Amino acid sequence: MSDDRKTRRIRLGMVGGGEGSFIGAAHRIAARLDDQFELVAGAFSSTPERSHASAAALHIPRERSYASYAEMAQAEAQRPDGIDAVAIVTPNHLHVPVARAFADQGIHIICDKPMATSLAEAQGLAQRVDERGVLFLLTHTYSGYPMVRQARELVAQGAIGAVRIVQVEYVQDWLGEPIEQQGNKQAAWRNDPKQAGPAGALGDIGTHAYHLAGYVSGLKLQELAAELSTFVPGRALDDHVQVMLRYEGGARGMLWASQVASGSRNGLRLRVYGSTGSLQFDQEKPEELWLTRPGQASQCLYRGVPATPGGVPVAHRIPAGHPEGYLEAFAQLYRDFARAWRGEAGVELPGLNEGLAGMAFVEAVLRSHRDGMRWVRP
Ligand code: SOE
Repeated sequence: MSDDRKTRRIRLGMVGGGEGSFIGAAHRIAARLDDQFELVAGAFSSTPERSHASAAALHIPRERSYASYAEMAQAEAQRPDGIDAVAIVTPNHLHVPVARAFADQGIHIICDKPMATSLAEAQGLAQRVDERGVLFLLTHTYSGYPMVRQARELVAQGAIGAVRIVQVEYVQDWLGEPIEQQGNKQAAWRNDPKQAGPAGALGDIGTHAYHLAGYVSGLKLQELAAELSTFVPGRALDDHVQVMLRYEGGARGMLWASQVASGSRNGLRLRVYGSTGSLQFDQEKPEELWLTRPGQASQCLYRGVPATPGGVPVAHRIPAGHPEGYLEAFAQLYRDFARAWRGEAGVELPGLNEGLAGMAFVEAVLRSHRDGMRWVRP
């Protein structure tokens, strides 16, 4: 590796994430938080005018504001100061074509979830990424929280004994009304099968819940039985899903993801029960992790500095008691990516395997639902 890589910022480009996009802005903040990246190029929207307007608002020079991702991949690959990595924050149907275009040019990839709109498509991309030897980060944001990493470590150390039960829920309410028919762009693409793929809430937030459950518990899914529902009339995709989970080794679990759970904001909650205790994490209170042993008072493990209780080396930017949250968790993934790009060994990123597992989960849920809630293997 050249010294250059050790000392300079990573040149980042972005595809999607123009004006009005929540997730594009979250990626940009996350990339800036630790001073490891600079955003230098982009194709921010599907129409050239909107794309250039977003680029101007982000202070991207006109010559690096592109009308299309294909043009951007080609042009950036030819520049001596071309981008090192691209952040893909488009609707789901573009994740794979965009990632392929940049992988082909040897440009590293940071991609929003879900990885693809089908498992087959995800497998094709995984092969291409492997062949090209580029890094691939799939932004399963919630695994960036210090207390989630702490929970994973505690489970791995046997702090709650053998895991028996995993309960995970991810509930929102912002799709409780048919706002996709009332001009809400974020809702419109998420409920359009051509852009979102065959899964609604299941793909959008169910994949996060599924990843979090596996990340913390360390368990591998063996089979599932699922029911999808669509509560809002006229909606093409599911807005609610309930899944029973059987894990390898005998543990059992349940996953509930809903975007019509009135009064819920971003209610991602995980409970893991082992033979000697349990852990509970609530994303809306991310500085806390609850550990409870039978017959004992619950313990709240609160994020500390420089390491969380148990000494897990996770990133903190500000001293304990100054709350960190969602954007810092997001930034943690960007920081990990930067470490991997600089050649540090042993950095774990949610990537191709997690993306493939997520798509296998989605397809298994769809199959199970279609076949009358039959048990199926992912
Ligand atoms: C909307 O449901 C959304 O922005 C998801 O698309 C994200 O993946 C999740 O992190 C927050 O909610």
